[in-house]
Amino acid sequence: MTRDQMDKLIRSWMEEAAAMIKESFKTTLTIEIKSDRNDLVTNMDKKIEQFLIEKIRSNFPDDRILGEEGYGDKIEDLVGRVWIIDPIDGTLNFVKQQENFAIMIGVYQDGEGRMGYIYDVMAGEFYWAIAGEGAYLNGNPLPNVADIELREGLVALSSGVFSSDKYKAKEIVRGSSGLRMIGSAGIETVHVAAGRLVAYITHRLQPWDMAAGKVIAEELGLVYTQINGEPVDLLQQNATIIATPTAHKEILTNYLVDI
Ligand code: 2AM
Ligand code: CA
Repeated sequence: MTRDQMDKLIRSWMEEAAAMIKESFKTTLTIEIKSDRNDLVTNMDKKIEQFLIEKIRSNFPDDRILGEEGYGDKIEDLVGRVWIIDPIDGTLNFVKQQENFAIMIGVYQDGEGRMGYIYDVMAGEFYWAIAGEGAYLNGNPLPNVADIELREGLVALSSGVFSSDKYKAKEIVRGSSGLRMIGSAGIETVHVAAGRLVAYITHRLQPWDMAAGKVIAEELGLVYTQINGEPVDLLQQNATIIATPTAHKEILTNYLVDI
């Protein structure tokens, strides 16, 4: 299968998944608590993950899959081709707002991002990138990000960064044009990629929260690292910063230097 055919196939699965999620609003959700009261899983997270895994397995039987809800493989390394999927990113928003959530798929080859897909279902914004070939929003090419300074752009923080004393969050916001927060790592990442935000800083992202967005962000010239500046580790939970090259340097040097 060519990369073009694979790309079209992935997007068709995600369109189907988006339709299933919209349809589910007619029925009652089953909601369970995972690690804490703000970490939820619904029957739809599980159903969409199972749907995507079934599609991947029947088309790419030799590949391995890391999925948030655990229906994939037990992944301890990134050797070969690995799919990293989050059926619903922003489950708390899905439950409380019925918007601001995304379906995400990242395709990695020996640890390197090759394809990334983030579908903001209710906004009807489907972002994707193929490494080295460009990034798109609803099929239209996205331009490389303008390398603006922190003071010229809006910043998004995760709730944990906003509410903790550890990350100089208020100082960073004061150094920017202002604060905007959504609560979906995928959507906030693509908003940096689309030039709507200058930076997004989080205290805790899982591999499936990062995989797709990293491919899209890097394809457009953004810097995507841990908040100490080290590369992210896609096998672990990471505190992250995604920013324009200039804002990334400023934030690390002026605010997060002693983290
Ligand atoms: P999720 O909805 O797929 O769990 C919210 O700030 C963002 O952080 C969401 O993208 C959410 O993804 C992610 N996140 C990661 N770990 C989380 C956790 N333990 N509880 C809530 N959100 C988490
Ligand atoms: Ca999720």
